[in-house]
Parts: sequence; structure tokens; C-alpha cells
Amino acid sequence: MGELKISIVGVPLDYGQSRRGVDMGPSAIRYAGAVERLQALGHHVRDEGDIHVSAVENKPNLEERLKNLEEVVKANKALAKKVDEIVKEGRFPLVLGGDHSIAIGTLAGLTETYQNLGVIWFDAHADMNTAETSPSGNIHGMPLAVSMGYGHEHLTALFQQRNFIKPENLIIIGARSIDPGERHFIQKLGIKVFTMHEIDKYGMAVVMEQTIAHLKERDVDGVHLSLDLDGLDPLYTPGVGTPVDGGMTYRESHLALEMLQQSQCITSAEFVEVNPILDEKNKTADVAVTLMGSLLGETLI
Ligand code: 5AB
Ligand code: MN
Ligand code: MN
Ligand code: MN
Repeated sequence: MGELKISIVGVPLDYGQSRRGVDMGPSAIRYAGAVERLQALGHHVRDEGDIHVSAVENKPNLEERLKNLEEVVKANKALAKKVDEIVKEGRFPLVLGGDHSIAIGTLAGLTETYQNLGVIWFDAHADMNTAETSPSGNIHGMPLAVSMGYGHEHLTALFQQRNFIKPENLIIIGARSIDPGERHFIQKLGIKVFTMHEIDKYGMAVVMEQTIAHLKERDVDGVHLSLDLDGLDPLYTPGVGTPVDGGMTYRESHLALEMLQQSQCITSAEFVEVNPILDEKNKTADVAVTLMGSLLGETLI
């Protein structure tokens, strides 16, 4: 991969879910050496610092269908603006979460430029709930629904041009915990999902070949990788708020990102849901940084 101009943006947001600590994710990933790792690969890296996240003014009502909605909207609005600026400067946005609700802001910012964006979503979950289907009211379980135009108006309005992600341009990899409402959505919209069943059955190499071929066929003008660290098995990434057993191995996830690097298709990325309070000696942040290395050019020999 040629040398990239990478801009790192941290989003210390934990209002999209109910376990505190994921707001410290960006610091943990920086301490694990993200900037140094990418510089060593020959990239020009600029750390843009963190998006400002305000303290919750209203005590969240745990019965709410959309917890901390306004705080999530505010942070994502600022993130969308920042990501848009980075893309327009010709730089590669690398966003560090924070909980997965920040994908709303990242994707809203990216679609200001990309008209036919492809999205690869590594996750144990489908993140496709709405207030009506969510079992938790946590917005980190909703970013894909919002990004396709479904959900509370304050969230969908972040896509100012209403240029939502097309369901045919989305591929979910690693899913193994899908709620009934999400399953309905996947079937209705015909979304491509490689669950752990397909990864076990065909192997990660085939899954990634099909993923890359599908996005090429769709003639996308960019591809965003949204990587939730809970996509990996909790053996490798224990520091996440919603772990699910039976996930991708360390090498499966690396192989996937190495193949994305070889395909040269990725134009932006985000690494989310690292929660240092739940982690073991920053292990999950360390894995995130090694994955960034694989995605952005590290080779084994
Ligand atoms: B994550 C669940 N589907 O909606 C929900 O970690 C979990 O960003 C969502 O993938 C997990 O609350 C969201 C049960
Ligand atoms: Mn998840
Ligand atoms: Mn997620
Ligand atoms: Mn989670």
C-alpha cells in the first residue's frame, strides 16, 4: 500500500450503551501505540484529538427507548463534520471509539463525499435495531438501521443529504447474536450477512473473497470498515461491553484485514467498543492496534 495521509479522531462516547468505560477507548488505543504503529508502516499520521462529548445533563431514564438520544446526536454531529473535513482534505479517516453509535456520525460524514459507499461491518451483532425493536434502548445497537434511513428523525437527520447507505452495499461479518427485529430487517432488505456459521463452513478467505467481489460488482466509490472488537471471540478481546462467545479468532480477523489491505479497497475505518475497565491489561486495545497494522500495510515477511 502506498503511503497514506491518515487522520486519527477519537470519540470518547459511552452514552450509546449502558456500561461505563468505553469512553476511555480512544486513550487505550493510543496508549497501545496506534500512531507509532502506523508511522512505522510509512504513513503520515496526524492525531486530530478527540471529539468533544458533553456530560449527560439529564439523568438517563432507563426506561427510555433511546437512551441519551440528544447527547448521542450532538457528538455524532460533530464527528460527521470532522470526518467530512478529513475526507475533503484527501486524508484517510481512522476513527477510534467509543461505543458503536459513533458509526452514525462517521458514515454521515463519509456520505457527504461518497455517493455509493460500501460498508463492511465486523461485529457479533447486526446493530440494526430501531427504538421499536431494541431490547435495550441502547443506540449502539442501532447505527446500521439509522445509516440506511430507519430510526428516530434526530438520528437520520445527521445524513444531511439523505444519502443513506444502500442495503446492497452493506456486508456484515462475524454475526452470532441477532435480535428478531434485526432478522426481519435483514430478510426484508436482503442484506448480505456472513455469520459465524459461514465463516466456520467456508473459511475466512472465501468469505473475504466474496465480500470484496460483491463490493466491486456494486461499483462502490469507497469502502468503510467498521470494526466492533466484539466481532472477535472474547478470548482475544475481553474488553468489550457486549461479549458473545463463538467469535472470530485472532488469525481469522487478521487474515480478513490483510485481504482488505491487499485488495486496496478500504478508504476509511473505525475501531469501536474497546472498554478498558472490562479489559485485561489493555489486551483489547492492543489487538485493535495490531488489526490496524494488518489493514494498513503490515506484512508477515
Ligand atoms: B454493538 C443488542 N442487539 O440492541 C441491543 O456492541 C446488543 O455495537 C447491541 O454491536 C450491541 O441492545 C451493539 C442486544
Ligand atoms: Mn457488537
Ligand atoms: Mn457493534
Ligand atoms: Mn458492544
